Formats: sequence, C-alpha cells, structure tokens
Amino acid sequence: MSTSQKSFYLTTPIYYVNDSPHIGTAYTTVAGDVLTRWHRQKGESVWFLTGTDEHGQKVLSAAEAHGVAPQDWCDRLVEDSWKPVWKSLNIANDDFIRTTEPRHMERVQRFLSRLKDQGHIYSGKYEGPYCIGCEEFKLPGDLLEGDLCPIHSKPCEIVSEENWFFKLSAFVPALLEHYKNNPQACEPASARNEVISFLEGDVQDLSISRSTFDWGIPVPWDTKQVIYVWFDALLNYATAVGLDDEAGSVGGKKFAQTWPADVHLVGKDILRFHAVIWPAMLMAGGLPLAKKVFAHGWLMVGGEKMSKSKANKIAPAEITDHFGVDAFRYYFLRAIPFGQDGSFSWEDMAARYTSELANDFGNLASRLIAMIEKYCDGAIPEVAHDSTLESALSETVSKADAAMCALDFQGGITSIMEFCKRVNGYVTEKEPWVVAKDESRKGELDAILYNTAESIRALAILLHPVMPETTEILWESLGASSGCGSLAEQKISDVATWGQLKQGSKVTKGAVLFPRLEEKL
Ligand code: ME8
Repeated sequence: MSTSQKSFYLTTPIYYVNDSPHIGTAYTTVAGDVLTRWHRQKGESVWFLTGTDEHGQKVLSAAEAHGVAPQDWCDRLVEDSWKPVWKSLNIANDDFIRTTEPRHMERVQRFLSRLKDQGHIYSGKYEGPYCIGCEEFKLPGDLLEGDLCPIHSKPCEIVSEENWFFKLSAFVPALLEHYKNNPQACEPASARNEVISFLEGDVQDLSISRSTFDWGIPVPWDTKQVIYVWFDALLNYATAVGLDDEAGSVGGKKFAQTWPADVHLVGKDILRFHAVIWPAMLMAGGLPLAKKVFAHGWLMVGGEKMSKSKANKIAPAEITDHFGVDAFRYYFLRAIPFGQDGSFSWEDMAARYTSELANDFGNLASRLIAMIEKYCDGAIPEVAHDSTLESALSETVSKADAAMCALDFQGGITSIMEFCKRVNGYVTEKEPWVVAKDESRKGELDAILYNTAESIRALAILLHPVMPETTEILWESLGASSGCGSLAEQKISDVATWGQLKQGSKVTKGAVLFPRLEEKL
C-alpha cells in the first residue's frame, strides 16, 4: 500500500477514566471497530484511534475518592481495565492516546499558544453553573429545576473565575455555512438539526481554562491555570496523528496521511462539543474540518441512559460470559438502528442469539460441513453454479457495502443475514439428504453442497468485521485458507466472484460456532 494514500481515519471519543468500561462505551468502540474492519476488508488504508480522557475534575475526584494520586489512578485504570477490556472485545485499534502523554500535552500547548498569537484567545471573568459529570459550563436555560444537570440529575456548582476564553462566537456564521454546504458533516439528520438550532441561538464564547484545581495541562503563558478538559480532550484526534509537526517529520507525514478525520464517532451526549466547539477550534487553527461527526443514540437500561455514575451499569463481561464476544459485537449493531436510542434486554439478546446466530448461521455451517464429510469424504466438491444464489449474493454485497459505509450497521448486517436465510432456504428446498440416497444423482448432490459451501465462504467474509473470531473458525473448518488465502486478506469487492473455494480442499468439523445457551447458563 502506498504511504501517500490518505487513510480512512476513524476515532471514538476518548473516555473518562473515572471508572471502567461499560456496554455504552463498548457500543461506540465496537461500532468503530466494525466500520474500520469493513474498510480494511475493502483494501483501504485505515487508522483507528481510541483512548482515554484523563484530566479534569471528574477524574481527579474519582482518584481522590480512592485515595490515589490522579496519575497513578489513570495508569492503573488504563492498564488494568480499559486496554484489557478492548482487547477482550477484539478491538483492533491502531493507536491508543492518553491525554496525560507528553506527545499530547506538548502539542496541545503549542496549538493553544498559536491560537493566542493569532488573536483567538482573550482573558475574562467566567461566572455560571458547571456540571462536573459533563465537565461542561452550562447555560441557566440548559438546567432542570433546582439547577440540576439534565443528563446527570445532579446539582451544578457555581464557578466564578478569571479565565482564558476562546472566541467561539466568531465562528458561528462559518459553522452554519459549513453545515449548509456539507450536510453529511453531521449525522444523523436529527443531530444536524440540533446543532443548527443551537448555532442559530445565542452562542457564547467558551472559557477554556480553570484556576481552582491543577489536574490538567498548564496554560503555557499562565501556568496558574490549567486548560479546560474538553479543549484538551478534543485535540487528541489531531495530536495523536502529529498536529502541527514539521511537514517532513514522522508526525508531519502521519498528519498529512490521516487528517482530516473521516468519522468522529460519538454518543449524542457529546454532540455539541464535536459539532460546534471542535470544528471552531480547527477553523481557528486553519485546519480542515473532519468529514463527519456521527452521533449515535444511547443504550438504555430500565428506561434510563446507562452510565458509569448510575447503578444500571453493565460491564461487557457480564454479557460476553453468557453469549460470547462475537454475539456481543453482533447484537447491539444488529438490534438498534445506529443513531437511535435502544433498550438492552437479556430476553431480546437471547432470542436473537438463538434464532439468527445459532440456528440460521451456526447450524447452516455445521450441517454443510457434516454433509461434505459424509457424502464427499470431507473434500470440497467440483465447482458448480446456481444463478439465483449468485445474483442474490451480488445484490447482498452491494447493499451491505452501501449500508456499512453509511454507518447503517443494522441495514448492512440485516442484508447479510437475509442472504444467510436464503441459503438455508436453498438447502431446505434442494434436500441434499434425499438426493444422497440415489447414487445416480451424485453430480446434483455435489453441486448443492458446492453452492452452499461457496455461499458460506461469502458469509464468513462479510461477517468477519462484525464477528472476527467465529468467522475465523468457520474459515478454517471450510478449508478455505488453502485455496483462497487468509480471511483478513479477502476483499469485499471480490466476495461475489463465484467459484473461489477449491475443489478437493479438506473441510474439518470445528468448534460449535454458537453453542446452545442452555449449556452455557
Ligand atoms: O464524554 N449508550 O467521556 P465518557 C451509548 N471524555 N453510548 C454511551 C453510553 C450509553 N448509555 N454511555 C456512554 C466523555 N456512551 C469525554 C469524551 S472526546 C474528545 C471526550 C459512550 O467516558 C458514547 O460514545 O463520558 C458517549 O459519547 C461516550 O461513551 C461518553 O464517554
């Protein structure tokens, strides 16, 4: 791959390390992983960034509550919790940025100094409510009765400080113009509308420093103040790939290859930061804006947004211990339209696991392998063709690719699973177990089994980004790597080319892909 090719650059939010990951933070990270794996499978150069947001009052309070110095607290949580959880979920991120790393802190200070020199920053007095849960300066109109934060249902503290301000309001006309000309820059449409109506309101300049605590990056020209945690955090997307480094340097080259980001994946709770403040910061710095901010909905448990600070928090392991990692990765993207809120229920997850994964997909694969073992001595039979299956596959690949690239994970996965149902229908209709009873119909039997195997080859590739582990087991048991190469190197654009499984490749009965739940519970 040429080094000058622009990478498809996707980011997740960097999560606060006030606690460990839960299924909400895993939802965003898995979605990012599936999308980047899909783009890799398209043969594109990809850069996938995640990380942790370690400064600010919220993290400081968590560390204090545990009697640990904030840096030690962050180190411990990142190494013992965040990184291992992402590894356990098979997240293939290319980089992991921590905002306490020198590579980030130095670039943030340099960028801020540049904005100050260019006249975008001034000193002033800030007075108003602040929600530590959101780490956000609130407008009185944002709050519920009793000055409660609408997201955290907790009272805000009143901040009154001499701070440094960023001239956010100066960028409002340019931001409105940007969204008018590039509607795809903020999706879904409901998110874009919210951003536009916010911009059409009374947008204030933003306080970007704090003086009452010191857990943050010092303001370079006024070290009694630390940089506001969101100003620090948003910059991670650019500092991680070499923001403002010299053109010919390693960082400079990386920046040229990755920036602008293609997708900032976020939850709708942090939409304004990403679709108002962040692009204004980039405009001030004279940098191109990210191509898309996509705000997905919330996972709800018991009718409430699941969050680290509430008792309704579910750790990914509670689910993966029952259903396995791949079913976890599959379920949320399959069940909830990306962009809308969705409720998690064990019953719905168990129902989909059994009907879609164990029955439709897992059983199809195990029946096919068993029949090839029984009727063909375990070797893939001669290449055959079925025009209906072939055209259904072509259609599936185009539909799935269009949907996945548009972040319609539900649409993409549904079209793949519809093809799976169709293959099941083909097997039911052709009744290979009946055909096998008549030796004169051996050619017919071989053709049915080849067509089924070939369809399953395609399913393994198309589902690989969603369920990397299970599809790898399936690929091996189909004996596909000997004739087709590794699963990771299969390209989406070639999936529908029929006849790739090689005659004579040996199939093997692998592990059951999706064991019956009764055996696991
Ligand atoms: O906001 N449903 O970090 P955070 C769906 N550090 N997604 C959820 C969710 C839920 N119930 N709960 C959390 C921060 N998320 C900042 C970000 S970025 C420069 C700084 C996901 O730890 C979702 O992506 O509070 C949400 O936006 C993010 O976690 C918030 O994570």
